[in-house]
Amino acid sequence: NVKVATLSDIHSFKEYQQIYNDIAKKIEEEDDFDVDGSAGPNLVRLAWHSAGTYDKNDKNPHTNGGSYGGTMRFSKEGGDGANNGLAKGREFLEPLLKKYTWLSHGDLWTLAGVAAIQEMGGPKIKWRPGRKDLSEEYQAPNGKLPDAAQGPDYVRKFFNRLDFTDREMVALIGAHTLGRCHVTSSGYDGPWDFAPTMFDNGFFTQLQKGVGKGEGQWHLRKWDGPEQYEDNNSNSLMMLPADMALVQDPKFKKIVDEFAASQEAFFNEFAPAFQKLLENGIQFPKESKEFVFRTLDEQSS
Ligand code: CCH
Repeated sequence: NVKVATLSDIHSFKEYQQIYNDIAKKIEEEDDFDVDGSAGPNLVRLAWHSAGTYDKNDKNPHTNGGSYGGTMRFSKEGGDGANNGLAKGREFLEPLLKKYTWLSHGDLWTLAGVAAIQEMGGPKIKWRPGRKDLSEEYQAPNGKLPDAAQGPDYVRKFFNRLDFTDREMVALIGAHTLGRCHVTSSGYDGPWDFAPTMFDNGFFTQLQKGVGKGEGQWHLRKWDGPEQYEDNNSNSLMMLPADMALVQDPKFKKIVDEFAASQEAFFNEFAPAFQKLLENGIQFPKESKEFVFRTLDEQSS
C-alpha cells in the first residue's frame, strides 16, 4: 500500500504548531483575501476537496483519491470544475512550502483546514502528519466531488462512498456555516449565514426553517443562474439544492434539528468526522501521534 503515513520524515509537535501559527497569522494579516475578508473558508474547502475524492470501493491507489498525495497541484485534478477558486488558497499557502521544504502538500492543505476551522471559533480537530507527495499518475479522476444540484439520495450515496454515516455527513455539510458561493467559481451565489467567517451552527439554524412562505423560510431564487434557494427575510442568504436535501429527508432532518438546537452537539460530531475525512484512504502506523493545536488566542493568554 503506497498510502501509508510516514513516521521517519515527520517533525515534532512544536514544529507543526509553528506551521499552524504561520497559517493563522497569514489569515489574520491578509484580510482582503475574499469578499468576507478571511482566507479561512477557502482553506477549509481546499482541505475538504483534497480529501473528498476518496472512494472506499476502489482499491487502486492510482485512482482512489484522498488527501495523501497532494495531487490537486497537478492540472487535471486542479482543473476539475469542482476545484474552481481553490488555486487561490493553494497559492496563499505556497510560501509555507518554501519555508518548510520538508512539508508535503497533503499535510499542508489538511493542516491549513484544521487551523482555519479552529481560528474561526470551531472545535479542536485532531490531526496527524505523514502524507507524501505522489506523482501525477495518482490524480483521482475528475467528477469525484459532489454535485450541488442533487437531492437526498445522491447526497447519502455520495458520502457513503467516502465511508460516512448519516450523522457524519450532516455534520460535515455544516461547514457551510463558512464562506460563500462565488458565481465565478461554481455559478452559485452568496453566503449561507450572516457570519461567514465564524464557525458556528448557523448553517443548521438557517436551514432548519425549510422551504415555504413563512418568516425565515426559503424560496427558489428567481435569476438566470443555477437553481438555488434564497431566504424570505433578507433575500441575501442562500442554500444549494444539496443543502436543502438535508431537510427534505426525514432522517437527515432529525439530525439538522439536533445540531440547530445544540452547537455543542454539532461540534462534538463535526470534529471526528472532519478528522476522518482528512485521513480517509491513509494507513497510519499505530505509533503515529495525534496532534491537537492551540489557537493563537490560547497561546497569547
Ligand atoms: Fe461545500 N460548497 N459542498 N462543503 N464548501 C461550496 C463552498 C464551500 C458542496 C458544494 C459547494 C462540503 C460539502 C458540500 C465548504 C465546505 C464544505 C460551494 C461554492 C459549493 C457549490 C464554491 C464557490 O462558488 O466558491 C456540496 C454539493 C457538498 C455536499 O453535498 C463539506 C463536507 C465541506 C467541509 C467539511 C466551504 C468552507 C465553502 C466556502 C468556500 C469559500 O471560498 O467561501
